[in-house]
Amino acid sequence: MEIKSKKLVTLDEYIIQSQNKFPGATGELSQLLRDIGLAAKIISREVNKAGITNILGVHGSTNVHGESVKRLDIFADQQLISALDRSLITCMVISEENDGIVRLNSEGGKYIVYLDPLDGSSNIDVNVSVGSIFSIYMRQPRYDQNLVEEDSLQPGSRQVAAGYVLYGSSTILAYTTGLGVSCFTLDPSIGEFVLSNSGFKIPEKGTIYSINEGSYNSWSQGLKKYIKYCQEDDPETGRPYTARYIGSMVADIHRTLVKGGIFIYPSSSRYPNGKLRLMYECNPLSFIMEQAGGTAIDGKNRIMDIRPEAIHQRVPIYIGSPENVKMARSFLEKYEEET
Ligand code: P6P
Repeated sequence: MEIKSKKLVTLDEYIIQSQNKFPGATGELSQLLRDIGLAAKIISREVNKAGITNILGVHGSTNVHGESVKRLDIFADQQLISALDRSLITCMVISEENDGIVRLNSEGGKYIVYLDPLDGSSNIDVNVSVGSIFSIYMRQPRYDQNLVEEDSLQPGSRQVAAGYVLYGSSTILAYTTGLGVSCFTLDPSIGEFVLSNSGFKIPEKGTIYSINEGSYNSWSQGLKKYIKYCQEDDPETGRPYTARYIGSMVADIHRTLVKGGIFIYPSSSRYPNGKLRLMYECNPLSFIMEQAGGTAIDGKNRIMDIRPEAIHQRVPIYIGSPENVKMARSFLEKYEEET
């Protein structure tokens, strides 16, 4: 009897196969994605044994936002930056963990990489999933060293690639280069990310809403009305929506991609412009979401159309299934005038 084994496709193989579809491709973006994949494997190993090796605990430093930084954050940041530095194709890295721009191969590198090296790190000590997020841009054609910073402030629609790694019950890597979303699962027995889903699509509509309801009192009237709508019987299911909030953006977004629904981090009294950062959280995850058939707005406009003004800029975000985001936007518009 012939046993047909399902052919395993590793991340490296998949990236090379995808590159071969573009005869003119130089292979540099493929190399960059493989570098990130290697760093992700190393970070996954440390995240999964953090409790044992006492790598937990506050490092004592704080990041640009005054948030205490856990040692695993710094480890992840260092792994990703050194992986990007090795292949000399990245000219600068902007990361949540570094105040300014980290210059790498500023002469020849043609890529700009934004990183949230370990998003949701406040959950590390309670063993909740955390994630890494990356966003890749091309440097502008001119080679004027004094204009490098300007190159860093491009709208999300100019991303050439973006993705995330979710360190959960298994380690998952999802990325897009604008041709759909591919997902890989780390097989620790062979130390490889193995293709689990190419052409990932979010359900058109879901019945899960995800928001920190602790900030209810500072929401807009439209948002309060929308969440109230989610808590009433849905005409199609005859039941209210389910509320799910992990407090780790990558985990909440991955669940939204798989199950459908909506994730919201609105503006609030504590975060008038929202808490989540445009360049290394909202833009990359919006690119993934749109490539999976979803929608991502700041309440009114497309996240990826926002012209950035600062590398650590924050924005409100409503992201998920198109039907859910459309309904949320209709409530925000309908009650826009009401306080
Ligand atoms: P809150 C984690 O600290 C994070 O940056 C995101 O991963 C997450 O979505 C958000 O903040 C959670 O914020 O205010 O609900 O604790």
